[in-house]
Amino acid sequence: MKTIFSPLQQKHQGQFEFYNGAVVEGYENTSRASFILSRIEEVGLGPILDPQPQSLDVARRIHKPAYVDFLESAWRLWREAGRPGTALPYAWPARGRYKDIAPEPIDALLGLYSIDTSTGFVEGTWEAIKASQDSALTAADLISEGEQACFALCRPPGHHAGTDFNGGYCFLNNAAIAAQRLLDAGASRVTILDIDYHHGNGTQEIFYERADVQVISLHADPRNEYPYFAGYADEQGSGKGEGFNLNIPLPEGTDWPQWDSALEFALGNVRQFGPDVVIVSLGVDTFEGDPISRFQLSHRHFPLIGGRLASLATKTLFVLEGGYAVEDVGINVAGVLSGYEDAMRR
Ligand code: OKP
Ligand code: ZN
Repeated sequence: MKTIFSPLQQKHQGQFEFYNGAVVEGYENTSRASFILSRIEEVGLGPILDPQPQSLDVARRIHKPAYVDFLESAWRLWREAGRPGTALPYAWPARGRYKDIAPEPIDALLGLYSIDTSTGFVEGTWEAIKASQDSALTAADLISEGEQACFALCRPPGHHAGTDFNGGYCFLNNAAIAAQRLLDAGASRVTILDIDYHHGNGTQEIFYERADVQVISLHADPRNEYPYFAGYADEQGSGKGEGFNLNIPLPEGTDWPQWDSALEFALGNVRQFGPDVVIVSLGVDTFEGDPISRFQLSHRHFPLIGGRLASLATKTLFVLEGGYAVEDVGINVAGVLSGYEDAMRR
């Protein structure tokens, strides 16, 4: 299996976030990608290739063009305002506001276009965001051109980013952009199966009223876990999209048997939908050692996940999302991917 990754993605580096009331170094850091790359080489998964340069045309259809413009200019505006450090928001649109207003200060824009304080900008952030979506698009094109499976090593990740908001370390929704690209290339239906520990609220929001992209997410119950305000089981899509969004919230401490049976349920729904391509939003923060998560999967379970996914016998695009136990992230991501390859060879 080919891996697509650009070193430019590592330019998003040294950012800070709030955690337990303190400012700490971002959990979503460069060593995550480094550990994944070296493990992929170690297990001989396949070549690691640079993405092809891509335009922002698809991103501007999935997201609001003004939001993409904001991402591109945020750091420059922050610097022009004379600010040091990481560009983070501290004010959001007021509740119950009665008119649309468009304040211009960077502080207003940071709040307007975000849902939390974990998604800061530093000097290289835009280049990394852009390169990360280039990796997703390039991997999608390889699938359209005939590859059975491909891995887009996307960081920053994407599944919390919606049409006009960033959040949860995510800026552009790489998986959503890849899905649109696959449809543009002729796929009639695409499933995004999100197995990250956190609910993919951005992906849900983007496709909520669409029937051509099925969105399924297995995640920690939002009643007690980020993103809190989305990811409930009764969110099933609306309008034409009614019935094409499936949330499977799971309790704190979920272990392999419980997680695996939720996955089997999800896979039954994928089979019913019959997609041309499955995009796996691949987070490995379900790992028992993850510093910000509370599920109980062990190293040995990740190859089994790959095997389950292979049983769909559908073209599969893996797009990286979360996973923060940095040294284990490589083992677990490569575990899923080689578990998939092994099962496909059988
Ligand atoms: C991103 B992904 C407060 C805690 C951080 C954000 C979690 C983002 C997870 N700074 N909460 O889905 O792995
Ligand atoms: Zn996550």
